[in-house]
Amino acid sequence: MAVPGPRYAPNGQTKTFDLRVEDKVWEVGPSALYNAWTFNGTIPGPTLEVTAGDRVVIRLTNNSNHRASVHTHLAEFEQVQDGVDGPSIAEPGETVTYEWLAAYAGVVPYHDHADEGEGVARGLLGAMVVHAPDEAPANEHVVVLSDLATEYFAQLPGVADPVTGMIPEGGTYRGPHQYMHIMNGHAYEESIPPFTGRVGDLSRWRVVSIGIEAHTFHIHGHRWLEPDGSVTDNIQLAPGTYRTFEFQEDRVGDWLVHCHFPNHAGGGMMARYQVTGP
Ligand SMILES: [Cu+2]
Repeated sequence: MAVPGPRYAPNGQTKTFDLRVEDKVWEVGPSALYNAWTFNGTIPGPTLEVTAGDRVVIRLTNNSNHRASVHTHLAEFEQVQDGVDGPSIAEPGETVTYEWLAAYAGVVPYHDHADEGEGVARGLLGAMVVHAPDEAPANEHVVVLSDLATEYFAQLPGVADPVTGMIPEGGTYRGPHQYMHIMNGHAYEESIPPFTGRVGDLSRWRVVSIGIEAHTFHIHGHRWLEPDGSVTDNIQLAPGTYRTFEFQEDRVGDWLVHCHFPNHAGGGMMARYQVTGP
């Protein structure tokens, strides 16, 4: 297990973010439409970038007709800021303000905890990157691994609409797990925006897993150090866990990046990492 780095004391800086809970139909891929709950209209919500030691203020406005909240990991905060009960739940129409101390560098998920099961399954999730004040400049990649639930899809390729009996046009039927396992809000290589890099980069990856399944994160043709000093090219991430790692980029290619559970890769967790020459 990764050991947290040093604790950073408050640095006197405040970073403020406005998050809005908005329900919308989210296009996971061609003809794959999801009845989503979102932060600011996207799955995942915006990446919150802060520096270790920052006070982080989140103003959450709930524009939906269901309760919602924001909860995060590894940051320090009082229980009334936990997003679980009492005043840290935003009822429909309410705005709630959260205050965290980003005491540890790395990446963590943030997500709804008012109704964690449904909120996370609907898409109320995102990543917070906490930069160490002294970290080396790098080409950073943020990866959010999550899972969707079949019952919340408005439409899936090859699946008849229960009301009209019609098969939607466009898209390709990809089996019983299709579009259920997603990377940065989308499924499959043609829909997940590719990660890009150049030989010579310090390539830093910030990966969070926030859903109902465990995942692995595997990058073809590359390798990096584990916290225990061993070398790997595939890490395991249970729900609610996270990892930052980096390597010196040295391989040109259009590399596959995927979860190694076959039903998750087949279900959409497959993307590309496009590395060009120096
Ligand atoms: Cu997986």
